[in-house]
Amino acid sequence: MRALSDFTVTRKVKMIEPPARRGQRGIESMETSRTAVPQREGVEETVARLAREAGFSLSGIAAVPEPGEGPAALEGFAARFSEWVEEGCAAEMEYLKRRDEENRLLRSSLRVALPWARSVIVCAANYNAGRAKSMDPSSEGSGWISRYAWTGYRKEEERGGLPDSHRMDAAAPEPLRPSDYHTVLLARLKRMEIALKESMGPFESRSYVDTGPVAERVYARQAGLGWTGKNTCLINQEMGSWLFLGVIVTALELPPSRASIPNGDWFDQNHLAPDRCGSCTRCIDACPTGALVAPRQLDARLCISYLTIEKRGGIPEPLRAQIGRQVFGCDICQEVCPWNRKAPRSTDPELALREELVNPALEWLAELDAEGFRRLFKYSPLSRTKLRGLLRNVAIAMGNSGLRRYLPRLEKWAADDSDPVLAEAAQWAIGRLREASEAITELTPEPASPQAY
Ligand code: B12
Ligand code: SF4
Ligand code: SF4
Repeated sequence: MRALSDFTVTRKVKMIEPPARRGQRGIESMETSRTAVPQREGVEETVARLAREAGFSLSGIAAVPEPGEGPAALEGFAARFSEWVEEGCAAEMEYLKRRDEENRLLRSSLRVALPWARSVIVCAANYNAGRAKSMDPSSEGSGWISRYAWTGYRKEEERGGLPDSHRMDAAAPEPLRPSDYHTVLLARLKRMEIALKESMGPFESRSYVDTGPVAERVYARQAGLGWTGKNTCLINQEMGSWLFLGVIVTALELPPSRASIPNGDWFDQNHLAPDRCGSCTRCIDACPTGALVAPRQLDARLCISYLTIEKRGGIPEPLRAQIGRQVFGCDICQEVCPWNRKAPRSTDPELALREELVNPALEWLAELDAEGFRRLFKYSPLSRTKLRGLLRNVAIAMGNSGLRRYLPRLEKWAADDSDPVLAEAAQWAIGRLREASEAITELTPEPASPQAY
């Protein structure tokens, strides 16, 4: 039996700045043979440089151990993940429940899904736009779109080849085009894959952002990028948790890291990032629906992010009031996290801020038709809900707003039988607005009768 420490992984994490330009898209490539193990230092340096050139803020390497021989975190994940799925916490996200012919959950271990996998290169991109929080005071009637979906980019030719300060219309630039982190990160990872193969020879590999059979946060932790917060997010001590993750799974047996002395360039070299949550429970306390059922355990059935993005059909009624004004995703358990207070702002040109998506007016969203939705959200993470899902969420947020001015819009939706889910959500919202105004009337004292004077 080998000691756990034999399986510790290459944990040099490079703190890097994103490049100034949008790079070319990578081409999918997959080789079947495995190469000899490259020089240890060379690999770490090469991966960090390629990640930096591709536009990532952090990168690191984790090993994929033999079953039963890995570090406790990976071994523990397989059991926890199975339990999580069996208890129903994966809700209706069927892709998380996929099994192989031996009935093993594909995502429980990389050795199950991709038996050739030996290491995972984990990269992270900063998406902290540094704007308002959903919990800050906002203008009346505004909804909330999660900041991960605020991203966009500007085409070089739209800048006219000039810096903004030299443009006549610099004060009113064109709105950014939508970008989706899945596409942005995947293109970067594929460029890295190609470059790695150019320098190391052919090896089998796959890049994933979200969609692969990989628990990305678990490998990110193993690669030294941060620790698992009680909100289940990967938190980096310097960068906070507003980080997108992407992975390259490789057949290379990348060597475990040796002890080395930190210098200004390398972050946290010799050990996994320690758990810095301490006795804090802000995320658990702040979650409006109680979805963080215990530290590091999220029940997706209760999570507003799941309910507003992934859930098809109606949202369970008892949870609607707690959804508040969230119309796409939820940022609350990260907003309250002290490690995000000083998180650096993103300067990533492909994940730039689309200002119009911060605190959008519910009326504006409610007016969207298919064409308007396509124009605003094609190639954006928001396309996932489709127009129907977004309007369902807007109806609920209107119901939670306490603003009777939304009644005509809601009545129109409630009477339209072409979308029963929206009609039902609107009916609920009407009831909630009426209840709220009746409660106000009851609390307001009767005007004194004229005879009294
Ligand atoms: C399914 C999914 C969801 C689901 C379920 C989330 C969840 N917490 O499981 C829903 C739709 C709710 C969701 C929401 C969000 N998601 Co999501 N999601 C995923 C996805 C596709 C799979 C996650 C998964 O396998 N969950 C199953 C659970 C069991 O696994 P896990 O959370 O990864 O593993 C945890 C447990 O093992 C636990 N754990 C670890 N050690 C220990 C020890 C003990 C003792 C215990 C009990 C538990 C425990 O912590 C692990 C790490 O979090 C990943 C991408 C990927 N392929 O990994 C993105 C991902 C996790 N999501 C991401 C994001 C950005 C979000 C949102 C912020 C989006 C938003 N603003 O609305 C929210 C955050 C909600 C939250 N607090 O997690 C990022 C997270 C980045 C980060 N810094 O952590 C990821 C990695 C996508 C990406 N490529 O960047 N998501
Ligand atoms: S994303 Fe929102 S609903 Fe989900 S766990 Fe965090 S605070 Fe709770
Ligand atoms: S809010 Fe507190 S407990 Fe939650 S993840 Fe942040 S530091 Fe950890």
